[in-house]
Amino acid sequence: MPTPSMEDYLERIYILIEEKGYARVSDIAEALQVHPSSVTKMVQKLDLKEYLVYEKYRGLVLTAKGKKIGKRLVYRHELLESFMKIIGVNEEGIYEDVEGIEHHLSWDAIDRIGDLVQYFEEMPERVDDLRDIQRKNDQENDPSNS
Ligand SMILES: [Mn+2]
Repeated sequence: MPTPSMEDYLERIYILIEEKGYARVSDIAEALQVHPSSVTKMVQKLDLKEYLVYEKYRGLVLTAKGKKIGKRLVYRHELLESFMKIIGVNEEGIYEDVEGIEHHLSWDAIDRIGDLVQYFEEMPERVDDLRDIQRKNDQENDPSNS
């Protein structure tokens, strides 16, 4: 199993390759806001673990294993963003929240959250019911109402 930091790299590398067709060390460093030397170190580690193949002058390619995991990690991130949106979390905070929790949930929990997101997407009126509860709770918690 990749560590949280390895997951961040694999997720970012997968997105870069999807979007640009390649992932350079400098692009990864910029996207993750880390020093290029840290990227090189991590890329070598990911190569050792067979998530990718790295050649200093030719760049890197994900292996089948790296692609499969990268795809799942991107899916997980997007799913958790949808989940946060559905449960009514403020949009500005969603990215940070997802970055904070994504590495710490089991795939079982991710699959069940997937079911819940599907449930709400198939019955949008349920989202409205949830919003009613939220409005009620917000009112009750507002000290100016007591
Ligand atoms: Mn992420």
